Amino acid sequence: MDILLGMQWGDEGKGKVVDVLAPKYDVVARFQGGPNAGHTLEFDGKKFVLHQIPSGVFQEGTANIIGNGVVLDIRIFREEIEKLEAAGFSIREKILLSKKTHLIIPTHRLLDAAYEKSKGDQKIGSTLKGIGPTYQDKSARVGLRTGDLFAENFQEKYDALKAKHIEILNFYKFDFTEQLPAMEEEFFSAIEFLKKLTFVNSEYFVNDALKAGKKVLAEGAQGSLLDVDFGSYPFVTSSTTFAAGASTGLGVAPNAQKNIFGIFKAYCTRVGSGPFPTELFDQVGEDLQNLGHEFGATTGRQRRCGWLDLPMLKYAVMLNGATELFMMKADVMNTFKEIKICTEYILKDGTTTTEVPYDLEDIKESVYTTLKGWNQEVDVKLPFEQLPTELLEYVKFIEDYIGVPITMVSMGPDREETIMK
Ligand code: 2SA
Ligand code: MG
Repeated sequence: MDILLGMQWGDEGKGKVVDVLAPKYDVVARFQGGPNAGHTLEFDGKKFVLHQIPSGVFQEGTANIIGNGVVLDIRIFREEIEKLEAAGFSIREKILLSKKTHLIIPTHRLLDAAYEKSKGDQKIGSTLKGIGPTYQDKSARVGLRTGDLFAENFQEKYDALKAKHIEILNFYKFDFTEQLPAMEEEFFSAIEFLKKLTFVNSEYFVNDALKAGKKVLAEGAQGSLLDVDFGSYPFVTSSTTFAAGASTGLGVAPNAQKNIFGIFKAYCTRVGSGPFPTELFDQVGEDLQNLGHEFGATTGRQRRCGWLDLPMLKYAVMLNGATELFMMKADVMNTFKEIKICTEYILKDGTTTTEVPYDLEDIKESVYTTLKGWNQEVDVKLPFEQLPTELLEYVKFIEDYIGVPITMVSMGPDREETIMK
């Protein structure tokens, strides 16, 4: 099994990469996260954003798994399938669902909003899709799984969980009376839609596929720096976003992991709250934002932008055991005369370090190396070695620092704008 993961705070361009890689795989599987993800794919002049559906659905003959580690909003899921089918793609027969996937129920979304509201200016900047509360219930052993939809007492289980949620909403004095009925109506109508899809014991399906010599790609969502253990806690998402999550989120043993593709953007972005050591508040930051069209694919929020942070990237590569790296959106810096790259941090106590500290707030300053920009449009038909010298130097600088090869450079959103080494 190969795994494709974001090495930063999400939005590295994973959707595009899976789409480019998908033809090589028989199975593409999502193992964590939910509709908080937004994977953007562009081809034939059209743009698609996938939230719940694995990015392999546009390939013929690929099985797309929603793994047990995912949290599923069936309302969004249904909408996504119907929209793509209306656009002429056959989708539902390519999707296989685990029965162990946890359901995001309407009150999970309301709880997400209530928790965020109660945090005031300490809010996480959650996508408000109910992700945190659903994982919370999973760990608390009270959650509902897709398999429960087929149980006779589903309604009973649902009502019990909803009643618990309402107690909490009341505690937070969160008014839900107006929103809830419509949300529930959509939810229950989506259940009927969902029940007609194909459910499998996905841990058997994936392991059997591997045993039969089939190629499986696990597709990560969000990024390693948003991981619930190793991200900038508490400003993280609630799932295991790095490679280990593919094992727990699909039921595939760690020793089945082979190629681990680490996706990173040639600069950094972050959406939501939390520390961001190389964040730019000047014109350059604005340029990255505008040229890179840095808006959240799920919430439309403006993404914060900054220079590439190598200590952070190296940390992510270490956690994931990334075997190769793909650099995305290098074209966004085509007009830059110079490019900075963070190589170490000066901490508040005056010491310097290349390690990511326990508390990112301890970083007083990021130390940069300035490289010359390639400052030109790049012909995407060129072979790797013929790319502009400065771009090759940028790639080499990162490779030398991280110690893992960069085997793909992406110079635009389209499938065709991809240069392989
Ligand atoms: P949540 O909703 O509980 O997972 O939010 C917790 C934090 O995780 C961040 N987060 C993300 N960051 C980047 N991209 C994500 N996906 C969407 C996209 C985001 C969007 O692909 O564009 O559209 O805003 C994503 N999902 C979660 C989130 O900002 C919180 O900081
Ligand atoms: Mg995204």
